[in-house]
Amino acid sequence: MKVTASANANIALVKYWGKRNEQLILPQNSSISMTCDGLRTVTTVEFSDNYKKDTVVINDEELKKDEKNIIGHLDRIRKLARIKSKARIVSETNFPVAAGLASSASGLAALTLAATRSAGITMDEKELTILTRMGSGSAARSVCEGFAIWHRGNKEDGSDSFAETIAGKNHWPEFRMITTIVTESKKKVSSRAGMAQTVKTSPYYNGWLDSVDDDLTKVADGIKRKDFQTVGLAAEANCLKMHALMLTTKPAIIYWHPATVEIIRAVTQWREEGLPCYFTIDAGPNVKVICASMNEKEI
Ligand code: 2P0
Repeated sequence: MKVTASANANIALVKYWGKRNEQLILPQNSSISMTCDGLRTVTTVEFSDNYKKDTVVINDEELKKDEKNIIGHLDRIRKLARIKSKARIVSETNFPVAAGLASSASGLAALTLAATRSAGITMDEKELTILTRMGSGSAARSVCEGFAIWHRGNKEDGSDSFAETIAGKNHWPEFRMITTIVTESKKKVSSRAGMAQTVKTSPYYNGWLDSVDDDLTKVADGIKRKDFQTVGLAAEANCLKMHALMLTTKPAIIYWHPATVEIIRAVTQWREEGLPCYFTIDAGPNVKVICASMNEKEI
């Protein structure tokens, strides 16, 4: 059966940067994100015995380098469904891929949703987030609407490392995330390779692990109370801490461009002048600005 599904990108307010198990994609720490209305991937999957091989087309281009091991993820789904058919996957995003805008999160989530249905598997949301996580960690959060937490979990088999909504999309409708696009070019170091190198080489990694639970508590509590300042300041500090990990990785990973720093400085300046806004940056140069809807236009 040919099935189309869509999923939205998510931007983390408390980041995931490092795995405790690379095969199952189990994280070193829990993370919290917001699923974004504006950044969307729509994916169609068809398993058919007429196909001789798997084909993946993303934004009209056939995928050559399978960096996220999409075929491995399909194999996982085929095994669950006990089928052998090859698949054709056609995926479209409404934003640039691999530029730190969480394209793999929405991509792997949409793929998992469409492929499981196409293969005839039914799963509840928790099981779907676990399966999606094995395709790409942050994608587990894109299965959930609104603000989501992806639990680190403690079990070796990953059965307690799943994502769930902590506040639905109607909980805080004034919350905005403005995406700036500093560059659309593909980043040189993938998140997957970068985070593995950080865990191995950054002398700051234990400091990250020791302080991340405090960030999670602050952000979760701020979301619950709809408190921009608490969420914004904690998200900003957590983002800067993650980039400190990247900078102290050997060899250093520097995702920022000059314009990234210009925007960081502008956001801090505006805040000093009384305009409440906060920034967060993922594994790329593009800055996202967090603000309330009443200040969206001005920012
Ligand atoms: C996040 N990022 O929490 C963090 C912040 C980038 C910076 O999750 O290896 O594509 O597929 O699990 O999920 C990007 O890493 O890596 C990411 P894999 P993923 O959103």
